[in-house]
Amino acid sequence: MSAIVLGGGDALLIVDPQVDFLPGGSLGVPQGDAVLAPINRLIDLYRAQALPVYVSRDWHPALHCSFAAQGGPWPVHCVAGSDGARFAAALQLDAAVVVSKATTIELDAYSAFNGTGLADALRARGIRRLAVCGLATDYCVLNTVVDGLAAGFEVLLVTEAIRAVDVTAGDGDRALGRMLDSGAVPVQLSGAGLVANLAIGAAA
Ligand code: VGL
Ligand code: ZN
Repeated sequence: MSAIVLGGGDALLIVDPQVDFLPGGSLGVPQGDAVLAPINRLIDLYRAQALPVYVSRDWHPALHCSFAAQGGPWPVHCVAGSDGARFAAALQLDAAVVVSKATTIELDAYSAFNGTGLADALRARGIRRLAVCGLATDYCVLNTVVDGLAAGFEVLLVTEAIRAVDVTAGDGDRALGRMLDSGAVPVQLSGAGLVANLAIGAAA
């Protein structure tokens, strides 16, 4: 069995698990709510070993450049302080470190590393490896994983705890391929821990 042994230097990074990205939200990801149960299991797993949990959030001003009225590609979503910007109520995020991104009108940031100081904050805590999960596979998860690898972190991608917007059919699959090509290691929950996702590893 290819179990992943967690220890010092590991952290969990949950990407944008926000109400607007869940079904019914203004930018709802199909089956986005399917990530919530595995993410809670991941939080339990990391917390049980006193390992840090980070959670990023889209935290846009009301006239953000990514919104359609400003010429951007998206409907209004995740406006700072709004109900849609809240974290999914089902998640146990009490002790998580919150990373807000794309907080100014003129900057969009799909990556949790873009303009947030996250890489330095992680290094300052001795973190070398991240397990990444959340929404959406083809935007913020993709860019966070690629940036995290480029910044020198190892990335475990929890494949059952991500879902894609799929504006164009296949976007999520292509994003997964890019993340694996960039060096992310696909993993899944198993019993009390994480194991390599051999189904995906074999196909890659
Ligand atoms: C996201 C579209 C626009 C994401 C954020 O979190 O993946 N997608 N803003
Ligand atoms: Zn956004």
